[in-house]
Amino acid sequence: MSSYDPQPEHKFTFGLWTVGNIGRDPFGEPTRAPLSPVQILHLLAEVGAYGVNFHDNDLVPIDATPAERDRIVKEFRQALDDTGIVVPMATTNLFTDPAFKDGAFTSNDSHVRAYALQKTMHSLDLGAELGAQVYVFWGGREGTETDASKDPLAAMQRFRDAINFLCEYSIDQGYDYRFALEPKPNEPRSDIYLPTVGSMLGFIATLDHPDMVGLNPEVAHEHMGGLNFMHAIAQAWDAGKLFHIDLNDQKFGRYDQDFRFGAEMIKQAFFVVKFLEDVGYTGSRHFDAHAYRSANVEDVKAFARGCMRTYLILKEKARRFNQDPEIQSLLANINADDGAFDFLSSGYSRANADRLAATTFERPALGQRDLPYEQLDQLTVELLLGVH
Ligand code: GCO
Ligand code: MN
Ligand code: MN
Repeated sequence: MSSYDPQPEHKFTFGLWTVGNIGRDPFGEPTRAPLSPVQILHLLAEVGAYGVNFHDNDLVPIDATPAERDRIVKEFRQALDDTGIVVPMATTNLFTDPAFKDGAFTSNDSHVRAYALQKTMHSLDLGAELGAQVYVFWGGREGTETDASKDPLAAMQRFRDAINFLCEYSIDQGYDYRFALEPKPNEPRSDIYLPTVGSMLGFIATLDHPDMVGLNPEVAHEHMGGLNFMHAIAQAWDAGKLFHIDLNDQKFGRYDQDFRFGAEMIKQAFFVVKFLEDVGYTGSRHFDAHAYRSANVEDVKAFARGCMRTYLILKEKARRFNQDPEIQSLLANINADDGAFDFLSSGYSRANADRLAATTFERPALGQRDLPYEQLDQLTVELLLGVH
């Protein structure tokens, strides 16, 4: 067994909708036959995944009767037992049905908003029944094409009311959920509210149960906004809000690509993995991606294996980075400190302010400090390319 084989402790998960993607796009019909949820579980077990996540309607069709629902859940639970796959996360589809054409929680129509709440209550029940502990909210249609259509303050208040209501519902039912909000700047709407990790963090502070609510950042979503994903998850982590993560890849400035993790921006992927491993993130590593439309089912397995393998290779690279004598000695020089300003670590005091005010700085010398970042980056690149 190579050290790049996935193990349960790596917490690699996939959505039913990811490996189950049938290769439809806005210009073309499906290229792959649909797999049933049970078939997907067996595929995931075959490639070595730990967990599966789903939208309510990935598992139970939107028009299923209660009896059909129960039969489907029973079969799925049996397949979970047979394969050893677990369900760490669940979510609601609030975007496919035409009812949600103008959003769900932020729709201008109070009937749609109420239906979205009811649908999410049922979906919370379904997720809890199958063991999910993280519940993701991706507001894919919570936005506009024209700002003539919707008041952003009303939309924000509606979204807040919905999350507050559902927090109370979860508590009232005795569920163990943590809610993870997933920002995305656009697609399928022209503009989606709360577009970035930073905006979601600001929003969470306005909720009734901010402790219960965190983030599900996605690589592609921050990249669509031209942002640095590692910086985004660092901010979420710093706030104690990195509840879940969607790993994939994406060129800047393109359509929503959902590529295999590490397929495009390998250096960025490396720093994401390094960050997660360095801080000791223990949540799911969820791959919210899908295979190229050209892939057949064997290639879909290659896609899934590739996501996990690339993560583990980058994890090994991160370990080497942290132990590499040349890299570490450069970092030690870069961060060398004579301790002259240690007194500032106690923060503000009148005495500290007076002492600082009385200090004379050699400003030209400050600008002369050596910063061999070219050497450091080249070593990083060579390490990633396998020649260092
Ligand atoms: C997207 C989103 C979704 C969500 C999913 C889970 O761009 O379509 O990333 O895949 O992650 O709905 O909530
Ligand atoms: Mn996405
Ligand atoms: Mn996602």
